Amino acid sequence: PPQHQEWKGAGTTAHFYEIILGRCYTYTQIVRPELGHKDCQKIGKAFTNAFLSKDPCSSTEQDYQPLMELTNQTVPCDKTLLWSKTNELVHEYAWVQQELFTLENTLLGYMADGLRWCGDPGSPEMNYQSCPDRRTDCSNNSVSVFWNAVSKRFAEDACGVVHVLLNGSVHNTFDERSTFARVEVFNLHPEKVHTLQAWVMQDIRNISSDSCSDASIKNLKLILSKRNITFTCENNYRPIRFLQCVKYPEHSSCRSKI
Ligand code: DVN
Repeated sequence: PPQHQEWKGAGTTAHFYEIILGRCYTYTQIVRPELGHKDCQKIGKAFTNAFLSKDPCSSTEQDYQPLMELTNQTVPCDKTLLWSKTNELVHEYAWVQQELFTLENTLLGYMADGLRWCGDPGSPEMNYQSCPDRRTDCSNNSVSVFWNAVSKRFAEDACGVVHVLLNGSVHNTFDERSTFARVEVFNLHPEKVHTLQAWVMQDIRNISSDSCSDASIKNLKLILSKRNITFTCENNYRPIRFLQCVKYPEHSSCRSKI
C-alpha cells in the first residue's frame, strides 16, 4: 500500500549516518589534519542524538549543543567568508583561496552540507520517508534549527574583517529573510569585527549598474552602522570575476587581452 507521507519535505538523505561519519573522517584526517584528534564516532552519535526520537518540528538549539561542543574550531581572523544566494560561486572561490573559510569549510558545515535529516518521537529511527518543509510544515525543524545554530556560532566566532559574497543579479541582494541577514549580521561581535566587506557579484551574462547602491545594500549598511561595524562594498570583485570567466571565457567582459 502507498505509504502515508507525514511531512511535505523530502525525507532523511539515504545513508545519512555513513555520510556524516565518512565526511568527519575525511575532514579531520585529510582536509584539516590538525583536527585529527577529533572523535568522529562521538561526533556522529552527538549529531543523531540531537534529533532521533524527537518531534522534528520542536527542534531547539540546545538539542545541538553537545554536537557543537565536540566540533569547536578556530577560524583565523580576517578569514571568515559569509554568503547569500551565491552558493556555487562562493565555494568555487573558497576552493581556490584555501585560507578562507565558509561555514561549509568548517567541520560541522562540511559534514552537514546538502543533507536532510529528521526523526520521529515514536521511533528510534531516522525518517527516510519525509521531513518537515520549513515553509509549509514548520520553521523549527531539525535542519533549519541546526543551520541557524551553526551559522550563529560561526558569526559569533568571527574576528577582524569579515567578507560576504552577495548576488547582485537577484531582486533582494541583501534579503532580510536569509540566514545571513537574520542570523549572521546580528551575531557578529563589534568588539572583534571592525569591518564587513561585501563583494557583490553580478551574473556575467547580464551585467547591470552599480549593485552596491541598491536599496537592500543601503539597508545592510544602516543595520551595520547601528551595530558599530564599518561596511564597505565592492562591485564585481576581480578575482571572483575571473572565476566567472573560467565558465564563460567567450563573454565580452572576459575577452580583453589586458
Ligand atoms: O553565510 C552563509 C552561511 O554561513 C550560512 O549558514 O548562512 C549563509 C547562507 O544562507 P542564506 O543567507 O540563507 O543564503 P541563501 O542563498 O538564501 O540560502 C542558502 C541555502 O540555505 C539554500 O539552500 C536555502 O534553502 P532554500 O531557501 O533554497 O529552501 C537554505 N536555507 C536558507 N535559510 C534556511 C535554509 N535552510 C534551512 N533553514 C533555513 N532557515
